[in-house]
Amino acid sequence: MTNSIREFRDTDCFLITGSNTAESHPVISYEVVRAANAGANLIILDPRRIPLVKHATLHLQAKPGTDIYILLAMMHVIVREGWADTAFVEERTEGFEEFAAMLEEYTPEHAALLSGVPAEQIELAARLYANGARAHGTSRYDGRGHSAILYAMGITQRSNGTDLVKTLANLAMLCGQVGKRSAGVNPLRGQSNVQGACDVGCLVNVLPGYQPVTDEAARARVAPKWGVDTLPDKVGLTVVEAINAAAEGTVRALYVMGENPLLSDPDTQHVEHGLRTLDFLLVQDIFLSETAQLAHLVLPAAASLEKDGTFTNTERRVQMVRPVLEAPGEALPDWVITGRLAARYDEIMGIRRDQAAWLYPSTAAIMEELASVTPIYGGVSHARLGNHGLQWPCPTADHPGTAILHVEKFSRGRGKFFAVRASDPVELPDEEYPLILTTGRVLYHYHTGTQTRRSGPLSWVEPRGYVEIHPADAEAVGLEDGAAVVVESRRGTIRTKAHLTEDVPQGTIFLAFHWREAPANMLTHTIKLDPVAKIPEYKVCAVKIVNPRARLKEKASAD
Ligand SMILES: Nc1nc2c(c(=O)[nH]1)N[C@H]1C(S)=C(S)[C@@H](COP(=O)(O)OP(=O)(O)OC[C@H]3O[C@@H](n4cnc5c(=O)[nH]c(N)nc54)[C@H](O)[C@@H]3O)O[C@H]1N2
Ligand SMILES: Nc1nc2c(c(=O)[nH]1)N[C@H]1C(S)=C(S)[C@@H](COP(=O)(O)OP(=O)(O)OC[C@H]3O[C@@H](n4cnc5c(=O)[nH]c(N)nc54)[C@H](O)[C@@H]3O)O[C@H]1N2
Ligand SMILES: [Mo]
Repeated sequence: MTNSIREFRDTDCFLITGSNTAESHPVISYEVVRAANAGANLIILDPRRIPLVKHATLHLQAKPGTDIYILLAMMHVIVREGWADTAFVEERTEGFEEFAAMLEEYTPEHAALLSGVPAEQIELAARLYANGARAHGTSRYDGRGHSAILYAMGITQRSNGTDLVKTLANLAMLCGQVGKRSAGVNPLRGQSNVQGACDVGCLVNVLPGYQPVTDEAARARVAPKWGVDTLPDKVGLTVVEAINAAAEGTVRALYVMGENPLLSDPDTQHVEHGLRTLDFLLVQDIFLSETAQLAHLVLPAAASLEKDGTFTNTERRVQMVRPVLEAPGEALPDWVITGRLAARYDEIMGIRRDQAAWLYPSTAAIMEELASVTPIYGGVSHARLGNHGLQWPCPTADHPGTAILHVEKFSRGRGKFFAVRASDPVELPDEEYPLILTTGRVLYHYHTGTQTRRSGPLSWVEPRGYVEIHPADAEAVGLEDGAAVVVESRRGTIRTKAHLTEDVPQGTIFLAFHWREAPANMLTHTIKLDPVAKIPEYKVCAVKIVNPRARLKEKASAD
């Protein structure tokens, strides 16, 4: 996030897109609702009528995959009407000319045709966002009001996710809505510590602190601190790529730590084939997950409540976690397991290093090493974190941390407008598979359910899976609310319960991926990944729904 959670209570206008904030980020949603109650405008661009829509001024209910046309059209209107922040554009950015020329063809009328959202609504959204307009009440800020963009997986889990993120950045820069309080571009990150994992180098292309592995100078800086002569300069495989390589036999062993790809990766049958083709599958988990059940070896890990360390949250805040329970049986913290493995099998792992260096005395010592190789964490230490943590960039021991990014200048100097054009999802509905399936989450469950489906109270509220279907689509196949339904895509078939609701638009169905008995990823695909981030298009694929009773009847009469 460019900004911090507490600032949202003073935001004048929100644009929330591809984020089911109330169910996925309830604490942040609380700040949004508080601001909306005090008079902030709330614009939601989302194909589903999500719970937060109750508080919205404007719901742009675009068909899945068409949001990019709306965002481009909003910027078309902003430039045309002179609502852009020209001073900001001139002083702080570059590439505007080419970008503005590209916008010309993306009219609101064109966007309306493709998305189903009326052109007037797109124009209104453009005006409210650009000017930071409030619905009522007075702004805390002088001049133009402050607008914040919040987004999550509805934007990124797409074959053009990177384009969409750049488009949101363009919109914020165009209106000067970045580098100031209560504004900015704010990706709401998912797992409690996904931000921290990325920060410290758990990505295939970077060393800690986002230093590219291909950068020779960066490798030369880090290698001696890690006590090795050289570091590999090759970009590794992302999750989906690794599974593909496993299926092809080029990856022969996989060490899966804290993931359940059998349920969470796209195209389950393909994933299962990939995992079963491996010579060796090692799973390190706190439960015997579906993936662990396929493993040759399972190592039991301690859960978050049973260990200490840090989590870095979505506002870049590094925070201490402390154990409140004893780990059961032989379970150990992940860092201990990995360290011991590395020390013992360094030859196999291909990393020759003083063995003692792997056996860290504490997580505080790990943080010390991290701070020494990660410029944005340079001033972070356990001793400094206390009860409130520190927000990176925090380069030195006396630096107070950073609440807002890009205040005087962008990290690269001038902010760059990328002339990003619209593109469509790779698998669109056709005669055979006439509906769009979009997948995601519900409030009461977490991902593949290894944790939340073990909880009685959560399962009383949401005991089993269901698919949300618009009544008109259900009627077309003679389905009633609560009836069994079969959902088919080109990859596979699931059977679950039909939940009829107008919260999804006609032509679109929604299924959460929590349910092992009706796994959404049986249906999703890996046809095309986002070319930069390599994220699969979890949010759009083509499916059909079948009424199993009607099918039985047909069969009976045929017999
Ligand atoms: N209760 C709960 N909370 C969670 C999680 C959980 O499993 N359960 N998981 C955590 C994790 S790891 C993550 S990443 C976050 C995810 O948080 P979210 O991204 O908010 O979760 P999703 O359910 O994937 O919702 C994405 C939103 O995108 C919308 N959408 C679908 N298609 C499109 C489209 O084409 N365009 C646009 N603009 N929007 C679209 C959906 O309707 C939905 O509102 O949640 C975190 N919080
Ligand atoms: N169709 C569809 N698929 C999706 C998504 C979607 O929206 N739609 N969303 C995607 C997103 S954003 C995400 S983040 C992924 C999530 O996908 P996963 O990360 O695979 O899902 P989880 O169920 O969270 O699996 C985490 C595993 O870690 C274990 N675990 C928990 N704590 C610890 C620990 O401290 N140590 C160890 N070693 N293990 C632990 C849990 O028991 C569980 O087995 O799913 C992705 N898949
Ligand atoms: Mo996530």
